[in-house]
Amino acid sequence: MSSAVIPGSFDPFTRGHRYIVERAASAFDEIVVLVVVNPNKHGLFSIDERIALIEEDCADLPNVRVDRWTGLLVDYLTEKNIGVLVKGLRSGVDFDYELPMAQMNRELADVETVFMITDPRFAHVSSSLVKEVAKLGGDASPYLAPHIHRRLEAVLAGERT
Ligand code: COD
Repeated sequence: MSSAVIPGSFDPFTRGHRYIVERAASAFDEIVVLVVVNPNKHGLFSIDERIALIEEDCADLPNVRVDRWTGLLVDYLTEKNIGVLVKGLRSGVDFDYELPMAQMNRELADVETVFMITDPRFAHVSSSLVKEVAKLGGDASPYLAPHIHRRLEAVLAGERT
């Protein structure tokens, strides 16, 4: 069985992330969307909430599951006996950022990184930009599944009060 891990912060999971998960789900037997916990970075959404939002977004993809990990990414893959990472690319900037990590991960644990190019509709979409648009009163709904957009608006409304 071919398996791959798609790691990220997913704070929150966007339509760009979803596009890559969908493509990967049709190329591999099993996909793990892995919420990587950075103990030094406090996100807008808790890890539990990110997982629940992704699970709901990907409920129609039977070969996709969601997990979490703290620590060295390749240790997760070794523990689960998975040899492939999938990363989404929006531009050459993403590639320049990802290339040294891909080389390091291959050196550390012989993990292969597969790059998937995003759809032009999502080439400008990032979690941080989407949060900024919403925080400043713009419409972030085109970039998120409806349930995630609702939660983003609710969390931001809570922050404003
Ligand atoms: N279209 C397609 N792909 C996208 C889009 C989009 N619109 N937006 C984001 N992506 C891709 C990103 O390029 C990335 O590959 C992935 O989706 C996740 O994105 P984010 O923003 O949620 O996550 P990041 O960029 O904060 O990445 C966090 C990681 C955990 C993936 C990264 O830091 C990592 O690999 N860490 C490993 C830690 C480690 O083991 N380090 C040591 C050895 S390298």
